Amino acid sequence: MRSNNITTLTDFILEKGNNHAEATGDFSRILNDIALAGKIIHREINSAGLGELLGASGVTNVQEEEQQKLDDYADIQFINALKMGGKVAAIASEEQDDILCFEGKEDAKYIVAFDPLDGSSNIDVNIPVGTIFSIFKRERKGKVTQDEFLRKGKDQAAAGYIIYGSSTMLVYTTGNGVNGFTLDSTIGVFCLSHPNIKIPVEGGIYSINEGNTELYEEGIQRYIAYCKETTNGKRTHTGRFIGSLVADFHRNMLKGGIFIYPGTTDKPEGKLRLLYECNPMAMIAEQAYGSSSDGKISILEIQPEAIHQRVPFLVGSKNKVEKALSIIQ
Ligand code: AHM
Ligand code: MG
Repeated sequence: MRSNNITTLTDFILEKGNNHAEATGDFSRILNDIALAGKIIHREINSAGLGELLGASGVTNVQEEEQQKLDDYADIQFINALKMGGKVAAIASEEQDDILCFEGKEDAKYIVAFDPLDGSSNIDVNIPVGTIFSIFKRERKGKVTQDEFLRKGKDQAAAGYIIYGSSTMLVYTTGNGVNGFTLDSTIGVFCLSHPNIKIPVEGGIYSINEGNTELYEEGIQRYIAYCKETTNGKRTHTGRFIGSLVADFHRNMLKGGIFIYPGTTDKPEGKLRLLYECNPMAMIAEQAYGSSSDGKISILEIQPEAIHQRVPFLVGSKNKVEKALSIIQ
């Protein structure tokens, strides 16, 4: 703790590391590398209208989605930061077809999956976007194979996101609560601003793309109808859907509510990816006393079968998720 009462992310990470006798500093280094890449992306995003990084790159990624120039830029920043840091053996990214193994780092202890810039179609219209990451401690040494990434979310060593919004924030958990750090861009430092975040058990916000309503299964349609019910002439819920998972999740985490991206008739598995979107958000939610599900089981219990696998996703306040499941099932 500094005399002016600011706890920086670096102080915080060091302090946590010091509390673990077995800590080698590798893990702290990875978090610092992620924070560094986040600061570089923050800088680009904040001048995106002025530079040449707005708009589509002309490339379609492995998800058959149009890649934005900033998607690619963010991907490179994260890969470089983690490669230079030297504590990661391999990464999986939304923007890369296959995992990427770092040469000479076959014996590094960690692997990281990330979505470098989620919600990037929102960049051109000045709406918040985010980076999402998931860290696993390896169970073996040697060149990483794809199956090392196919572990249940409950085995994650850490998970987090960076939201590039009205301010830039890094939120993460190592399985011991959730803490949020706001970037003071004048000094380029993430400072602890939201210690020990807890999702309200109840909440009045529901976040779902209602443009898809007719494509959802009946249970989801019933839940939407439930959210629209009124009592004594007053609404029971308010609808909020930005179309940027990180921003929708972050708001619901602080205010209480539920986010749902269900399967649709044309895409039964939904849109969001298990490894680097749903798993990290689910870990954060559960560490903040919230809950997550794919409609049947906890997200953290799903056995992944592919690195870019999609799953239906419900996440948020504990009672909201429970109620939604009781209506849907
Ligand atoms: P992306 O990874 O290609 O940016 O897509 C994920 C985003 C999420 O942030 C958001 O929740 C969702 O797509 C919105 O999708 P839709 O436009 O179908 O509602
Ligand atoms: Mg994404």
